[in-house]
Amino acid sequence: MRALTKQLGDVIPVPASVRPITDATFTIIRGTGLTCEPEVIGVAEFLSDALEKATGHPVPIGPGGAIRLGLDPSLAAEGYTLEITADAVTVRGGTPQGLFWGVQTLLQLAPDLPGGVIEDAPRYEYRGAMLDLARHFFTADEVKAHIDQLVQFKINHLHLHLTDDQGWRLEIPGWPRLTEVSGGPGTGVDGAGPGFLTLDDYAGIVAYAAARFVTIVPEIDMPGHVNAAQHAYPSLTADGQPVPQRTDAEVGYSSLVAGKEETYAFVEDVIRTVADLTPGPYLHIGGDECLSTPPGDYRTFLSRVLPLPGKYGKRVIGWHEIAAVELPENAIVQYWRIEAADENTARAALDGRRVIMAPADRTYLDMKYDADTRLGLDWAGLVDVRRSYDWDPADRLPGVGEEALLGVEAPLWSETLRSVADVQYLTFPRLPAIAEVAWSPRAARDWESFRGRVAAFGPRWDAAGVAYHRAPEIDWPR
Ligand code: TNX
Repeated sequence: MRALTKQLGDVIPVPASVRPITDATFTIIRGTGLTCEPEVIGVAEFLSDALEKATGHPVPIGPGGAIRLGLDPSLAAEGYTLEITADAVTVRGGTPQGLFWGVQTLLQLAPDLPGGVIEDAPRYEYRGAMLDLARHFFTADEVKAHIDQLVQFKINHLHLHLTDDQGWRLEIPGWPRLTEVSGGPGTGVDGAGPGFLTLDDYAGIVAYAAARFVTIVPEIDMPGHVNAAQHAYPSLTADGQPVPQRTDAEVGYSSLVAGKEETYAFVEDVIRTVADLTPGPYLHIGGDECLSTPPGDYRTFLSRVLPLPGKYGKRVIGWHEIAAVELPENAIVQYWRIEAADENTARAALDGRRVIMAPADRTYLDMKYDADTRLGLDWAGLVDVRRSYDWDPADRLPGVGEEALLGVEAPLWSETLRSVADVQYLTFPRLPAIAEVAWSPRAARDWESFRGRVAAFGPRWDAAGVAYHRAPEIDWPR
Protein backbone atom coordinates (compact mmCIF):
# COMPACT_ATOMS: atom_id res chain seq x y z
CA MET A 1 0.00 0.00 0.00
CA ARG A 2 1.04 3.51 -0.73
CA ALA A 3 2.54 5.59 2.09
CA LEU A 4 0.06 8.13 3.40
CA THR A 5 2.73 10.74 4.22
CA LYS A 6 2.59 13.50 1.66
CA GLN A 7 5.64 14.55 -0.29
CA LEU A 8 6.03 18.14 -1.48
CA GLY A 9 5.40 17.10 -5.09
CA ASP A 10 2.14 15.24 -4.31
CA VAL A 11 0.09 17.79 -6.18
CA ILE A 12 -2.13 17.67 -9.30
CA PRO A 13 -1.23 19.14 -11.75
CA VAL A 14 2.37 18.26 -10.94
CA PRO A 15 4.31 21.54 -10.46
CA ALA A 16 7.05 22.66 -12.85
CA SER A 17 9.72 22.63 -10.12
CA VAL A 18 9.75 21.01 -6.66
CA ARG A 19 12.72 21.28 -4.24
CA PRO A 20 12.00 19.50 -0.94
CA ILE A 21 13.79 20.17 2.36
CA THR A 22 13.44 16.82 4.03
CA ASP A 23 13.61 17.75 7.72
CA ALA A 24 11.05 20.57 7.78
CA THR A 25 7.26 20.38 8.01
CA PHE A 26 4.78 23.14 8.68
CA THR A 27 1.58 22.00 10.36
CA ILE A 28 -1.54 24.14 10.33
CA ILE A 29 -2.89 24.06 13.89
CA ARG A 30 -5.47 25.97 15.92
CA GLY A 31 -4.06 29.48 16.16
CA THR A 32 -2.23 29.49 12.82
CA GLY A 33 -2.92 32.86 11.22
CA LEU A 34 -2.90 34.33 7.74
CA THR A 35 -1.23 37.60 6.65
CA CYS A 36 -1.61 39.17 3.23
CA GLU A 37 -0.78 42.18 1.12
CA PRO A 38 -3.88 44.39 0.75
CA GLU A 39 -4.22 43.69 -3.02
CA VAL A 40 -4.84 40.01 -2.41
CA ILE A 41 -7.34 40.14 0.44
CA GLY A 42 -9.91 38.28 -1.72
CA VAL A 43 -7.55 35.32 -2.16
CA ALA A 44 -6.71 35.40 1.56
CA GLU A 45 -10.41 35.23 2.43
CA PHE A 46 -10.86 32.29 0.07
CA LEU A 47 -7.94 30.46 1.72
CA SER A 48 -9.08 31.30 5.24
CA ASP A 49 -12.57 29.86 4.51
CA ALA A 50 -11.17 26.77 2.79
CA LEU A 51 -8.73 26.05 5.64
CA GLU A 52 -11.45 26.51 8.22
CA LYS A 53 -13.59 23.95 6.36
CA ALA A 54 -10.66 21.54 6.01
CA THR A 55 -9.30 21.79 9.57
CA GLY A 56 -12.39 22.63 11.60
CA HIS A 57 -10.84 25.70 13.20
CA PRO A 58 -10.69 29.35 12.10
CA VAL A 59 -7.56 30.64 10.37
CA PRO A 60 -7.92 34.38 10.99
CA ILE A 61 -6.50 37.07 8.69
CA GLY A 62 -4.33 39.66 10.44
CA PRO A 63 -0.76 40.82 11.06
CA GLY A 64 1.93 38.35 12.08
CA GLY A 65 0.34 35.21 10.57
CA ALA A 66 2.61 32.27 9.73
CA ILE A 67 0.91 31.83 6.35
CA ARG A 68 1.77 34.78 4.12
CA LEU A 69 0.26 35.71 0.77
CA GLY A 70 1.55 38.31 -1.64
CA LEU A 71 2.48 39.21 -5.19
CA ASP A 72 5.76 38.96 -7.05
CA PRO A 73 5.51 40.81 -10.36
CA SER A 74 8.64 39.05 -11.63
CA LEU A 75 6.58 35.84 -11.95
CA ALA A 76 4.38 34.83 -14.90
CA ALA A 77 0.79 36.09 -14.56
CA GLU A 78 -0.53 32.66 -13.58
CA GLY A 79 2.74 31.58 -11.95
CA TYR A 80 3.40 31.28 -8.23
CA THR A 81 6.02 30.26 -5.69
CA LEU A 82 5.29 28.35 -2.50
CA GLU A 83 7.95 28.27 0.21
CA ILE A 84 7.46 26.06 3.24
CA THR A 85 9.73 26.12 6.32
CA ALA A 86 9.09 24.82 9.84
CA ASP A 87 7.89 28.31 10.86
CA ALA A 88 6.16 29.81 7.86
CA VAL A 89 4.41 29.22 4.55
CA THR A 90 4.81 31.93 1.92
CA VAL A 91 2.86 32.00 -1.34
CA ARG A 92 3.49 34.62 -3.99
CA GLY A 93 1.72 34.96 -7.33
CA GLY A 94 2.58 36.87 -10.48
CA THR A 95 -1.00 38.24 -10.21
CA PRO A 96 -3.85 37.46 -7.81
CA GLN A 97 -4.78 34.65 -10.23
CA GLY A 98 -1.32 33.09 -9.97
CA LEU A 99 -1.54 33.41 -6.20
CA PHE A 100 -4.92 31.66 -6.29
CA TRP A 101 -3.33 28.67 -8.06
CA GLY A 102 -0.57 28.67 -5.43
CA VAL A 103 -3.29 28.55 -2.79
CA GLN A 104 -4.80 25.49 -4.52
CA THR A 105 -1.40 23.78 -4.24
CA LEU A 106 -1.21 24.73 -0.56
CA LEU A 107 -4.71 23.32 0.04
CA GLN A 108 -3.80 20.02 -1.62
CA LEU A 109 -0.82 19.67 0.75
CA ALA A 110 -2.54 20.90 3.95
CA PRO A 111 -2.65 20.39 6.89
CA ASP A 112 0.91 18.95 7.10
CA LEU A 113 2.93 20.89 4.57
CA PRO A 114 6.28 19.25 3.69
CA GLY A 115 9.19 21.71 3.70
CA GLY A 116 10.70 23.05 0.50
CA VAL A 117 10.08 25.31 -2.45
CA ILE A 118 7.68 24.95 -5.38
CA GLU A 119 8.05 27.19 -8.43
CA ASP A 120 5.22 26.74 -10.87
CA ALA A 121 3.50 28.21 -13.93
CA PRO A 122 1.15 26.77 -16.55
CA ARG A 123 2.10 25.36 -19.93
CA TYR A 124 -1.15 26.64 -21.56
CA GLU A 125 -3.18 29.76 -20.90
CA TYR A 126 -6.49 28.02 -21.72
CA ARG A 127 -7.28 25.10 -19.43
CA GLY A 128 -10.93 24.34 -19.87
CA ALA A 129 -13.82 22.15 -18.92
CA MET A 130 -17.17 22.16 -20.74
CA LEU A 131 -20.59 21.37 -19.35
CA ASP A 132 -23.58 20.74 -21.64
CA LEU A 133 -26.63 22.39 -20.07
CA ALA A 134 -28.76 21.82 -23.18
CA ARG A 135 -29.19 18.04 -23.18
CA HIS A 136 -29.62 18.10 -19.43
CA PHE A 137 -29.96 21.30 -17.45
CA PHE A 138 -27.92 21.96 -14.32
CA THR A 139 -28.92 24.82 -12.02
CA ALA A 140 -26.78 27.86 -11.27
CA ASP A 141 -25.98 26.45 -7.83
CA GLU A 142 -24.94 23.12 -9.35
CA VAL A 143 -22.69 24.90 -11.86
CA LYS A 144 -21.10 26.92 -9.04
CA ALA A 145 -20.42 23.78 -7.00
CA HIS A 146 -18.84 22.23 -10.11
CA ILE A 147 -16.57 25.28 -10.46
CA ASP A 148 -15.38 24.71 -6.88
CA GLN A 149 -14.30 21.19 -7.86
CA LEU A 150 -12.60 22.33 -11.08
CA VAL A 151 -10.46 25.14 -9.64
CA GLN A 152 -8.70 22.68 -7.34
CA PHE A 153 -6.98 21.45 -10.50
CA LYS A 154 -6.23 24.95 -11.81
CA ILE A 155 -8.87 24.86 -14.55
CA ASN A 156 -9.37 28.48 -15.59
CA HIS A 157 -12.17 28.33 -18.21
CA LEU A 158 -15.65 26.87 -18.00
CA HIS A 159 -17.33 26.53 -21.38
CA LEU A 160 -21.12 26.33 -21.06
CA HIS A 161 -22.93 24.65 -23.98
CA LEU A 162 -26.16 26.61 -23.55
CA THR A 163 -28.26 25.66 -26.57
CA ASP A 164 -28.91 22.58 -28.63
CA ASP A 165 -31.73 20.64 -30.30
CA GLN A 166 -33.24 19.55 -26.99
CA GLY A 167 -33.17 22.79 -25.04
CA TRP A 168 -32.36 26.51 -24.84
CA ARG A 169 -30.91 27.36 -21.43
CA LEU A 170 -30.22 31.10 -21.31
CA GLU A 171 -32.86 33.80 -21.10
CA ILE A 172 -32.63 36.21 -24.06
CA PRO A 173 -34.67 39.44 -23.68
CA GLY A 174 -37.00 39.95 -26.64
CA TRP A 175 -37.14 36.19 -27.36
CA PRO A 176 -39.08 34.89 -24.34
CA ARG A 177 -40.26 31.65 -25.95
CA LEU A 178 -36.68 30.38 -26.24
CA THR A 179 -36.65 29.66 -22.52
CA GLU A 180 -40.40 29.60 -21.72
CA VAL A 181 -40.94 26.85 -24.28
CA SER A 182 -37.52 25.32 -24.96
CA GLY A 183 -36.25 25.65 -21.39
CA GLY A 184 -39.54 24.51 -19.91
CA PRO A 185 -40.97 21.20 -18.73
CA GLY A 186 -40.24 18.20 -20.92
CA THR A 187 -37.03 19.60 -22.42
CA GLY A 188 -33.70 17.79 -22.46
CA VAL A 189 -32.90 14.26 -23.58
CA ASP A 190 -35.85 12.02 -22.71
CA GLY A 191 -37.56 15.17 -21.45
CA ALA A 192 -35.63 14.71 -18.23
CA GLY A 193 -33.58 17.91 -18.10
CA PRO A 194 -35.84 20.98 -17.92
CA GLY A 195 -34.77 24.44 -16.79
CA PHE A 196 -32.88 27.54 -17.88
CA LEU A 197 -30.64 30.25 -16.51
CA THR A 198 -32.27 33.63 -15.96
CA LEU A 199 -30.14 36.72 -16.62
CA ASP A 200 -29.53 36.88 -12.86
CA ASP A 201 -28.53 33.22 -12.69
CA TYR A 202 -26.04 33.72 -15.51
CA ALA A 203 -24.62 36.89 -13.95
CA GLY A 204 -24.32 34.99 -10.67
CA ILE A 205 -22.34 32.17 -12.31
CA VAL A 206 -20.08 34.65 -14.11
CA ALA A 207 -19.36 36.51 -10.84
CA TYR A 208 -18.83 33.31 -8.86
CA ALA A 209 -16.43 32.05 -11.53
CA ALA A 210 -14.59 35.39 -11.68
CA ALA A 211 -14.07 35.34 -7.90
CA ARG A 212 -12.27 32.03 -8.50
CA PHE A 213 -10.34 33.36 -11.52
CA VAL A 214 -12.40 31.26 -13.94
CA THR A 215 -13.60 32.71 -17.25
CA ILE A 216 -17.03 31.63 -18.46
CA VAL A 217 -17.10 30.81 -22.20
CA PRO A 218 -20.72 30.83 -23.39
CA GLU A 219 -21.64 28.75 -26.45
CA ILE A 220 -24.67 29.36 -28.65
CA ASP A 221 -24.50 26.51 -31.14
CA MET A 222 -25.35 27.35 -34.80
CA PRO A 223 -26.25 26.94 -37.62
CA GLY A 224 -26.94 23.31 -36.59
CA HIS A 225 -28.18 22.05 -33.22
CA VAL A 226 -31.03 24.58 -33.29
CA ASN A 227 -34.24 22.56 -33.06
CA ALA A 228 -35.10 24.10 -29.68
CA ALA A 229 -34.88 27.62 -31.16
CA GLN A 230 -36.90 26.64 -34.23
CA HIS A 231 -39.51 24.90 -32.10
CA ALA A 232 -39.91 28.09 -30.06
CA TYR A 233 -39.86 30.39 -33.13
CA PRO A 234 -41.17 28.83 -36.37
CA SER A 235 -40.07 32.01 -38.21
CA LEU A 236 -36.56 30.49 -38.00
CA THR A 237 -37.46 27.44 -40.12
CA ALA A 238 -37.17 27.30 -43.92
CA ASP A 239 -40.93 27.34 -44.56
CA GLY A 240 -41.98 29.12 -41.36
CA GLN A 241 -43.90 26.01 -40.25
CA PRO A 242 -43.58 24.85 -36.64
CA VAL A 243 -41.32 21.90 -35.86
CA PRO A 244 -41.96 19.51 -32.99
CA GLN A 245 -39.97 19.49 -29.78
CA ARG A 246 -37.21 16.85 -29.86
CA THR A 247 -35.90 14.94 -26.85
CA ASP A 248 -33.96 12.18 -28.64
CA ALA A 249 -30.16 12.31 -28.94
CA GLU A 250 -29.94 12.47 -32.76
CA VAL A 251 -27.54 15.13 -34.16
CA GLY A 252 -27.23 16.96 -37.47
CA TYR A 253 -30.87 17.29 -38.54
CA SER A 254 -31.60 20.94 -37.73
CA SER A 255 -30.21 24.09 -39.33
CA LEU A 256 -30.78 27.80 -39.34
CA VAL A 257 -31.58 29.05 -42.82
CA ALA A 258 -28.67 30.85 -44.49
CA GLY A 259 -30.87 32.58 -47.08
CA LYS A 260 -33.31 34.22 -44.69
CA GLU A 261 -32.82 37.68 -43.13
CA GLU A 262 -34.81 36.66 -40.02
CA THR A 263 -31.96 34.27 -39.27
CA TYR A 264 -29.39 37.04 -39.00
CA ALA A 265 -31.65 39.38 -37.00
CA PHE A 266 -32.09 36.57 -34.47
CA VAL A 267 -28.45 35.59 -34.43
CA GLU A 268 -27.18 39.14 -34.01
CA ASP A 269 -29.62 39.83 -31.20
CA VAL A 270 -28.53 36.70 -29.36
CA ILE A 271 -24.81 37.31 -29.89
CA ARG A 272 -25.08 40.95 -28.76
CA THR A 273 -27.02 39.91 -25.66
CA VAL A 274 -24.62 37.13 -24.71
CA ALA A 275 -21.60 39.38 -25.37
CA ASP A 276 -23.10 42.06 -23.10
CA LEU A 277 -23.70 39.52 -20.32
CA THR A 278 -20.21 38.04 -20.53
CA PRO A 279 -17.12 39.87 -19.21
CA GLY A 280 -14.71 37.21 -20.52
CA PRO A 281 -13.04 37.63 -23.92
CA TYR A 282 -14.63 34.65 -25.71
CA LEU A 283 -17.92 33.77 -27.40
CA HIS A 284 -18.33 30.27 -28.84
CA ILE A 285 -20.64 29.95 -31.84
CA GLY A 286 -20.55 26.16 -32.22
CA GLY A 287 -20.52 25.38 -35.93
CA ASP A 288 -20.30 21.58 -35.45
CA GLU A 289 -22.10 18.70 -37.12
CA CYS A 290 -24.11 20.73 -39.63
CA LEU A 291 -25.06 17.62 -41.56
CA SER A 292 -28.24 19.14 -42.97
CA THR A 293 -26.72 22.50 -43.92
CA PRO A 294 -25.53 22.45 -47.55
CA PRO A 295 -21.79 23.40 -47.66
CA GLY A 296 -22.54 26.61 -49.59
CA ASP A 297 -25.11 27.66 -47.01
CA TYR A 298 -22.68 26.84 -44.21
CA ARG A 299 -20.15 29.23 -45.78
CA THR A 300 -22.73 31.95 -46.36
CA PHE A 301 -23.98 31.66 -42.82
CA LEU A 302 -20.56 31.63 -41.19
CA SER A 303 -19.17 34.45 -43.30
CA ARG A 304 -21.92 36.64 -41.86
CA VAL A 305 -21.84 35.28 -38.31
CA LEU A 306 -18.12 34.77 -37.57
CA PRO A 307 -17.47 38.56 -37.44
CA LEU A 308 -20.37 39.23 -35.03
CA PRO A 309 -18.67 38.32 -31.75
CA GLY A 310 -15.84 40.69 -32.79
CA LYS A 311 -18.37 43.44 -33.51
CA TYR A 312 -19.52 43.12 -29.89
CA GLY A 313 -16.04 42.99 -28.40
CA LYS A 314 -15.52 39.21 -28.17
CA ARG A 315 -13.13 36.76 -29.73
CA VAL A 316 -14.95 34.03 -31.64
CA ILE A 317 -14.41 30.33 -30.93
CA GLY A 318 -15.94 27.54 -33.02
CA TRP A 319 -15.68 23.76 -33.26
CA HIS A 320 -13.11 22.85 -35.92
CA GLU A 321 -15.67 22.51 -38.72
CA ILE A 322 -15.48 26.33 -38.94
CA ALA A 323 -11.93 25.95 -40.29
CA ALA A 324 -13.52 24.99 -43.63
CA VAL A 325 -14.28 28.69 -44.18
CA GLU A 326 -12.20 31.84 -44.03
CA LEU A 327 -11.76 32.85 -40.41
CA PRO A 328 -11.37 36.24 -38.72
CA GLU A 329 -7.76 36.82 -37.73
CA ASN A 330 -8.24 36.17 -34.02
CA ALA A 331 -10.70 33.28 -34.36
CA ILE A 332 -10.02 30.18 -32.28
CA VAL A 333 -10.60 26.66 -33.57
CA GLN A 334 -11.58 23.90 -31.15
CA TYR A 335 -10.58 20.45 -32.46
CA TRP A 336 -12.90 17.70 -31.19
CA ARG A 337 -12.76 14.67 -33.47
CA ILE A 338 -10.73 11.47 -33.32
CA GLU A 339 -9.01 11.49 -36.71
CA ALA A 340 -5.21 11.39 -36.80
CA ALA A 341 -5.10 14.52 -38.97
CA ASP A 342 -7.29 17.43 -39.98
CA GLU A 343 -6.32 19.50 -43.00
CA ASN A 344 -8.52 22.49 -42.25
CA THR A 345 -7.38 22.81 -38.65
CA ALA A 346 -3.75 22.46 -39.78
CA ARG A 347 -4.24 25.20 -42.38
CA ALA A 348 -5.88 27.49 -39.83
CA ALA A 349 -2.90 26.93 -37.51
CA LEU A 350 -0.48 27.66 -40.35
CA ASP A 351 -2.41 30.89 -40.97
CA GLY A 352 -1.86 31.88 -37.34
CA ARG A 353 -5.16 30.82 -35.76
CA ARG A 354 -4.97 29.42 -32.24
CA VAL A 355 -6.33 25.97 -31.48
CA ILE A 356 -7.97 24.47 -28.39
CA MET A 357 -7.26 20.73 -28.30
CA ALA A 358 -10.25 18.63 -27.25
CA PRO A 359 -9.94 15.32 -29.12
CA ALA A 360 -12.86 13.11 -28.11
CA ASP A 361 -10.72 9.97 -27.77
CA ARG A 362 -8.66 11.68 -25.01
CA THR A 363 -10.60 14.53 -23.46
CA TYR A 364 -14.34 13.74 -23.79
CA LEU A 365 -15.58 13.17 -20.28
CA ASP A 366 -18.82 11.71 -21.66
CA MET A 367 -17.05 8.67 -23.11
CA LYS A 368 -17.38 5.50 -21.05
CA TYR A 369 -14.34 4.48 -18.99
CA ASP A 370 -14.81 0.83 -19.90
CA ALA A 371 -17.47 -1.39 -21.45
CA ASP A 372 -19.30 -1.66 -18.11
CA THR A 373 -19.62 2.07 -17.43
CA ARG A 374 -23.32 2.71 -16.84
CA LEU A 375 -23.21 6.30 -18.13
CA GLY A 376 -21.80 7.92 -21.21
CA LEU A 377 -21.29 7.14 -24.89
CA ASP A 378 -18.64 5.20 -26.78
CA TRP A 379 -18.53 6.61 -30.31
CA ALA A 380 -14.96 7.85 -29.71
CA GLY A 381 -13.95 4.61 -28.01
CA LEU A 382 -13.53 3.85 -24.33
CA VAL A 383 -11.49 6.47 -22.45
CA ASP A 384 -9.94 5.10 -19.29
CA VAL A 385 -7.92 7.35 -16.97
CA ARG A 386 -4.64 6.44 -18.60
CA ARG A 387 -5.93 7.33 -22.08
CA SER A 388 -7.01 10.74 -20.83
CA TYR A 389 -3.53 11.23 -19.28
CA ASP A 390 -1.01 9.59 -21.59
CA TRP A 391 -0.97 11.85 -24.68
CA ASP A 392 0.39 15.21 -25.63
CA PRO A 393 -1.58 18.08 -27.16
CA ALA A 394 1.37 19.21 -29.30
CA ASP A 395 1.63 15.76 -30.92
CA ARG A 396 -2.06 15.24 -31.55
CA LEU A 397 -2.50 16.82 -35.00
CA PRO A 398 0.12 17.20 -37.72
CA GLY A 399 0.63 20.91 -38.40
CA VAL A 400 -0.78 21.94 -35.01
CA GLY A 401 2.26 22.26 -32.76
CA GLU A 402 2.95 23.91 -29.44
CA GLU A 403 2.89 27.51 -30.74
CA ALA A 404 -0.55 27.05 -32.30
CA LEU A 405 -2.12 25.78 -29.10
CA LEU A 406 -4.12 28.10 -26.88
CA GLY A 407 -4.82 25.18 -24.62
CA VAL A 408 -6.78 22.06 -23.83
CA GLU A 409 -10.42 21.41 -22.90
CA ALA A 410 -12.38 18.49 -21.46
CA PRO A 411 -16.00 18.61 -22.69
CA LEU A 412 -18.82 16.85 -20.84
CA TRP A 413 -21.88 16.28 -23.02
CA SER A 414 -24.97 15.43 -21.01
CA GLU A 415 -27.17 13.13 -23.11
CA THR A 416 -26.83 10.31 -20.56
CA LEU A 417 -26.56 12.45 -17.42
CA ARG A 418 -29.41 12.87 -14.96
CA SER A 419 -27.77 14.26 -11.82
CA VAL A 420 -24.77 16.03 -10.32
CA ALA A 421 -23.51 12.64 -9.17
CA ASP A 422 -23.46 11.59 -12.84
CA VAL A 423 -21.39 14.69 -13.69
CA GLN A 424 -18.93 13.86 -10.93
CA TYR A 425 -18.66 10.20 -11.88
CA LEU A 426 -17.54 11.00 -15.42
CA THR A 427 -15.43 14.02 -14.43
CA PHE A 428 -13.30 12.49 -11.68
CA PRO A 429 -10.64 11.28 -11.97
CA ARG A 430 -10.29 12.08 -15.69
CA LEU A 431 -10.50 15.85 -15.34
CA PRO A 432 -7.44 15.95 -13.03
CA ALA A 433 -5.57 13.92 -15.67
CA ILE A 434 -6.44 16.41 -18.42
CA ALA A 435 -5.74 19.36 -16.11
CA GLU A 436 -2.22 18.01 -15.66
CA VAL A 437 -1.80 17.65 -19.45
CA ALA A 438 -2.83 21.32 -19.77
CA TRP A 439 -0.79 22.77 -16.90
CA SER A 440 2.37 20.76 -16.30
CA PRO A 441 5.57 20.74 -18.36
CA ARG A 442 5.62 17.73 -20.62
CA ALA A 443 8.84 16.43 -19.06
CA ALA A 444 7.36 16.52 -15.55
CA ARG A 445 4.45 14.23 -16.46
CA ASP A 446 4.54 10.51 -15.75
CA TRP A 447 1.63 8.05 -15.60
CA GLU A 448 2.97 6.01 -12.65
CA SER A 449 3.49 9.20 -10.67
CA PHE A 450 0.02 10.52 -11.57
CA ARG A 451 -1.55 7.21 -10.62
CA GLY A 452 -0.06 7.50 -7.16
CA ARG A 453 -0.92 11.16 -6.70
CA VAL A 454 -4.54 10.86 -7.81
CA ALA A 455 -5.16 8.05 -5.30
CA ALA A 456 -4.81 10.56 -2.45
CA PHE A 457 -7.91 12.41 -3.71
CA GLY A 458 -10.15 9.38 -3.05
CA PRO A 459 -10.57 10.12 0.68
CA ARG A 460 -11.00 13.83 -0.04
CA TRP A 461 -13.71 13.17 -2.61
CA ASP A 462 -15.35 10.69 -0.22
CA ALA A 463 -15.37 13.32 2.53
CA ALA A 464 -16.76 15.96 0.16
CA GLY A 465 -19.46 13.60 -1.16
CA VAL A 466 -18.02 13.68 -4.70
CA ALA A 467 -19.23 10.58 -6.60
CA TYR A 468 -15.93 9.88 -8.44
CA HIS A 469 -15.21 6.71 -10.41
CA ARG A 470 -12.98 4.32 -8.45
CA ALA A 471 -11.02 3.44 -11.58
CA PRO A 472 -9.45 -0.02 -11.26
CA GLU A 473 -6.05 1.18 -12.51
CA ILE A 474 -5.64 3.39 -9.40
CA ASP A 475 -4.67 1.99 -5.95
CA TRP A 476 -7.23 3.91 -3.93
CA PRO A 477 -6.48 4.00 -0.20
CA ARG A 478 -9.01 1.89 1.66
C1 TNX B 1 -20.55 15.29 -30.73
S1 TNX B 1 -18.47 17.18 -30.11
C2 TNX B 1 -21.11 16.53 -30.55
C3 TNX B 1 -22.19 16.70 -29.58
C4 TNX B 1 -22.52 15.43 -28.87
C5 TNX B 1 -21.26 14.67 -28.57
C6 TNX B 1 -21.47 13.43 -27.76
C7 TNX B 1 -19.38 18.09 -30.86
C8 TNX B 1 -18.83 19.36 -31.27
N1 TNX B 1 -20.62 17.68 -31.12
O1 TNX B 1 -23.33 17.23 -30.22
O2 TNX B 1 -23.19 15.74 -27.69
O3 TNX B 1 -20.65 14.31 -29.79
O4 TNX B 1 -20.25 12.87 -27.38
